[in-house]
Amino acid sequence: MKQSEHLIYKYLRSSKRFPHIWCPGCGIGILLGALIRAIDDIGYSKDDIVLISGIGCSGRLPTYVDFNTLHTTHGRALTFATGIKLARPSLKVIVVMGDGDATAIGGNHFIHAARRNVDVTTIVINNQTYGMTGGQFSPTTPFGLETSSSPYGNLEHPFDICGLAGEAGATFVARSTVYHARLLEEMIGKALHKEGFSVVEVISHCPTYFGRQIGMESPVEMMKWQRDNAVRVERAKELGEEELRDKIVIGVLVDREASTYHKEYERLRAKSRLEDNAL
Ligand SMILES: Cc1ncc(C[n+]2csc(CCOP(=O)(O)OP(=O)(O)O)c2C)c(N)n1
Ligand code: SF4
Repeated sequence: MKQSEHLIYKYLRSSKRFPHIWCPGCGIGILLGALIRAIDDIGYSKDDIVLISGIGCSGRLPTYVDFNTLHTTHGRALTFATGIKLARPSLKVIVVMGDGDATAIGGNHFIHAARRNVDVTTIVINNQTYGMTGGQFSPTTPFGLETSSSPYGNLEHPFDICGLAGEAGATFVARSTVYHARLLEEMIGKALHKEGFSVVEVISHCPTYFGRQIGMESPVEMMKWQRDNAVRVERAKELGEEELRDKIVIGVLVDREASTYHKEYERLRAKSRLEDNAL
């Protein structure tokens, strides 16, 4: 049996869930493959993993895999993840969200989970649009773009998701595109190894909505755009601001140490128990 076939049987809930809902050529399936390979490579048991999502095309991902999974409400995946990590610290908690899910309705949860350094690996699939609801602009849609909710052009400037995560306190931040599938797998592996709030931003393509809006209907064309506009972080350090304009910097952007929320919480609980006993 080929390795890919072996992973399909091992990790996918193939019996009832397929065919999946994603459009032909959508980038989310490439991320799913990279995530499964990274998990398999580390050798976690399926029962040790909790995979959580909110709502959106990206939010459907956990329904297809045979881990402990939770499909929650829009923008709230990190609140469920925080609760699970505090209640069962031994579990490996992974969250997958779209750019809207993570930085619009869930933006507050995203920055505070980073600030608290909750030990969760968060994967943000950035397709620069609200895919599931029909191509409305999101916090990562380019300025000026005509979308279904900005017919005269988007008035807002896009977030840099990695910059936001790093500034808010995430201890590991990385970016890849789905074109760079092997790098993506490597970045997810590193994020999973990290204790603390780790974020991997995945630049993905939504040919159905975003592709049409920017005049690129073919997924191949969109992936070539990812290939041609990506710059490795090591190379980016040698380039100026102008040369990096509109480029996608890929690789590890932040890697630092800080104490995690669940360990601080355990310490606090132990201290309060000691003080109660002394009364
Ligand atoms: C509370 C709430 N508000 C709005 C919606 C409608 N809604 C569903 S998915 C979505 C946006 C999806 O965009 P994104 O998170 O970027 O994910 P994608 O579909 O692009 O993967 C919205 C606004 C909802 N389900 N719940
Ligand atoms: S609408 Fe876009 S993001 Fe959603 S499944 Fe289709 S191509 Fe993928």
